[in-house]
This record gives sequence, C-alpha cells and structure tokens, in this order.
Amino acid sequence: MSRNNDTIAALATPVGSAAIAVLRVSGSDTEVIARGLGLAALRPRRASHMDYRAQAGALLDDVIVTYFAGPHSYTGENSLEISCHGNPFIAQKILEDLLLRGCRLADPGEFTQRAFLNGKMDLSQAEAVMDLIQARSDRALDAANRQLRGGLSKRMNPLIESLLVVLARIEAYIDFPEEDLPEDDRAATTLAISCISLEINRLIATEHYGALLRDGIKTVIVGAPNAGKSSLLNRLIGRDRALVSAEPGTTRDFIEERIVVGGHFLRLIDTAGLNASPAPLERLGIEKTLERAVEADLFLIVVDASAAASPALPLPVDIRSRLTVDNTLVVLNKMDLVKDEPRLSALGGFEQVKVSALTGAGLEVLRATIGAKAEAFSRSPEDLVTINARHAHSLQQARELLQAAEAKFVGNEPIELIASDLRGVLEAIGEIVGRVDNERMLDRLFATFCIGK
Ligand SMILES: Nc1nc2c(ncn2[C@@H]2O[C@H](COP(=O)(O)OP(=O)(O)OP(=O)(O)O)[C@@H](O)[C@H]2O)c(=O)[nH]1
Ligand SMILES: [Mg+2]
Repeated sequence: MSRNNDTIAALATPVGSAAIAVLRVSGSDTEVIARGLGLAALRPRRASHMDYRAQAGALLDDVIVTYFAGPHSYTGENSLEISCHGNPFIAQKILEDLLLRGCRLADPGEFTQRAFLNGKMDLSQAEAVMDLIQARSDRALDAANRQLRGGLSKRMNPLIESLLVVLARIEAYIDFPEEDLPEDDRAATTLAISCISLEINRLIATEHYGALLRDGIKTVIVGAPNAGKSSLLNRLIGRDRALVSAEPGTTRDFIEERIVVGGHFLRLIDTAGLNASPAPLERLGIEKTLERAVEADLFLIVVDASAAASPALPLPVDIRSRLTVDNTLVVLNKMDLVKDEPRLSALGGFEQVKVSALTGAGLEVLRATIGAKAEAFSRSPEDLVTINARHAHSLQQARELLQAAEAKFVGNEPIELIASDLRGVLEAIGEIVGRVDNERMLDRLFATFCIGK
C-alpha cells in the first residue's frame, strides 16, 4: 500500500457547533472500515442511518453513512461520508476512532490530490475546487464553476495540440540536417507559432481579472477631510465600522472592508482625508492613502456638495493621473444640506451620484452605479477563463521559450534547438493542467508525419 492509496480520514466541515459535521474516509481499506462500523450492504451512494459505535464499544452518535464505490467517487477511490451531529467533540471522537481502525489523518487537500492522481480532474480543475470554496461573489463563483468544468483545460488542449503539430512537422527534419525545411512547412510553422503566442498572451492578460475575482476589486474612497468618506463606508457596509466625527482628519489609518455590490466582490478602503496642509500625524495617514490609491482599481471620490466654495479637490497628481471615466465615480455627499444644484466644475468629466451618507438617500443609486462600473471595467467574454499566479508563471515561461524558438526559427538555427525550445513550451503549458503527455506527443509525431517523403 502506498501513500497514494492508504486510507485517509478527515473532518470535511469546519470545527464548530452546527447541525451536522461530515467526516470523510477514502482509500483501499474503506470497505473493511465500513463493515467494521456495521454497514452490512455496501450499496454505492445509499445513505444508511446507524449508530456509530467506537471500536471499544461506546456509542458515540447516530450518524448517516454514505458509501461511494470507486471510481465513481470524488477521489476516484472507495470512500465514505459520515454525517454526525455538528459537535466538534463528537466529530473528534469519531475521527480518533477512524484512526484506530487504520485510517491515517489526511493532509490538507489530499482528497482533491487523490482525485487529480486518479484522473478525476486535472490540476487546473483541482485549483478550481479551492476557488469555488473561496468564491465571494457571483462572478467569482461563475469563473470557478467554469474552471471546475474544464474551462481552462479546454483552452490549454488546443494549444498543446498545435504545439504537437508544429513539433511533428519540424522534428522529422532533425535527422536530415542537410535538407532545408520546405517553404510550405516554414510558413505553416510561423503561422502556428504566432497563433500560439497570441493565445498565450490573451491568457496571461486574464491574470488581473482572476485577481479581481479572488481578491476583490480594490475600491478606494478618497476626498477632502470631512467630506463624509467614513460615513459612506459605514453606509455601504451597513454598520458603523469607521469612526465618524465632525472634526476633520478623523481617519488616520486606512480601513478595509469587503462587500459584494451587484455581484462583484469589492475591497472597500476608507482613507485619510486629503488635506493640503496637514498636521504631522495626518500627513502619515495621507501618505498611506496615496499608497493605497495608486494601486486601486476603482475610485470613489467623495465631495461635500454642501461646501460653500466650489469643492475642487486637492487631488494629488499620483491619483489624478490614474483617474479615467471608467474607473472613477464622484460621490456628491451631504445632499441633505444642499438646496440648489451642487457645483462641481473640477471633476465635471466623471460620472456623479448624489447621496446623503447621513440619511441614506441615493445609496441604492450609488450601489447600482458602482456595480455598473465594476461590471464595465471587469467585463469579460462569455468563455472567459481566469488564470492564477501559478498559471501565469507557467504561461510566462512558455512565452519566453516560444519567443526564443521563434527567433531561432527566423535565424535559421538548427531544428533540434528550436524543437527543444518548443518542447519546453509544451512542458510549461502541460504544467497548467498537470500533465506532460509525452506518450501522446510521440503517438502524434509518428501519426501525423510520413517520414518516407
Ligand atoms: N448632513 C450631513 N452630514 C454628513 C453627511 N455625511 C457625513 N456627514 C458628517 O460629516 C462629518 C464628517 O464625516 P466623516 O464620515 O467622518 O468624514 P470623513 O470624510 O471620513 O472625514 P476624515 O476622516 O476626517 O477625512 C461628520 O460629522 C458626519 O456626521 C451627510 O450626508 N449629510
Ligand atoms: Mg474618515
């Protein structure tokens, strides 16, 4: 028995009091353990209500046990799910008993790792399981579900196929160094390499979107002191998180909260008011604000619309240079104090929403507008796949090797050097789905090429 099919057990639900807790068992001894628990008929996917008795005889709980026969299980192995009452003490007793019965405590992610090793899913799908568990917005959920159903693999496979074709085409000439690649093959190879390169670039470009889905759209609330930034944050998150006071310069440190607006996951950041002549401590806060603001995705510029003077903002150039029509929303706050139209010449170019953080007026419109902004600037095609940092790393490696191969190809360098680079590209891309299918490559090589030419 190897470490890859010994029998593992773990609590599958969080530790804490709940209606139920679920324990999982998977591996080669599953049947023996199931019978030991008193499950006589091992009928797959049938839930059995039974007493759970520890090996020593003590009654621990009444439980529901479901047996899954491999390969039609999550891990691909025979496995069990045991639902007990959601008491961490009971779950722990059952887990200890399962260990006594011969299970090993599972490592983190080990059930999914087995699913991967047993061919139930590829690496990108295994990663999608994590994304699914962590999804915090409709969009993130959507992307994770797509990836779990093989979205990324579907994009990778044609790439792998084209690379195999290119390799097949040129590798046949390795054994005939005196022969030049015929013009047809040269042209086809050049075209294929640029198509592959285009697709790799397209995929790399989705990394930022993936980060937005996973980590949230970084939305920074900026504005002059006392404009009502903290009041707005509190309104948007629905509780009094940030300190609000009539005294300017209240917020010193930035405050970050996560919210979902219109199906988008936002990291909402309240910052210190931008004061042109700040006190020393205030200055530190402002520096932090600037740090946050330069890397923000979305800007909510809060303006006190009731201020007598035209509320032109002392927006530092670092921020001003980042503002675009797509990523900026001007929030005219304190509308409850405004009798006439608010004046706002300096920021006239940006979309504006009138609100009162005090009364809550205009907040629904603001939410909808933020949602629309988030939508517009993170808009992506239907077949969108998003990549994570690991995928990006592999793709960048693939891109470098592909560029090297291209340069060698243009420079008429020896085919074996080009082929070696391209095999590197194949390997880098294979890492994404977690397989470097050399056997398939060889089959393909000989199947598509007639060497007797
Ligand atoms: N009338 C009215 N007062 C508001 C509104 N929003 C905020 N205020 C008041 O304005 C003052 C400043 O509000 P804050 O939310 O602390 O403003 P801030 O922009 O976070 O201020 P700093 O952190 O000091 O930069 C407080 O007295 C709030 O009660 C509003 O919509 N209407
Ligand atoms: Mg504040």
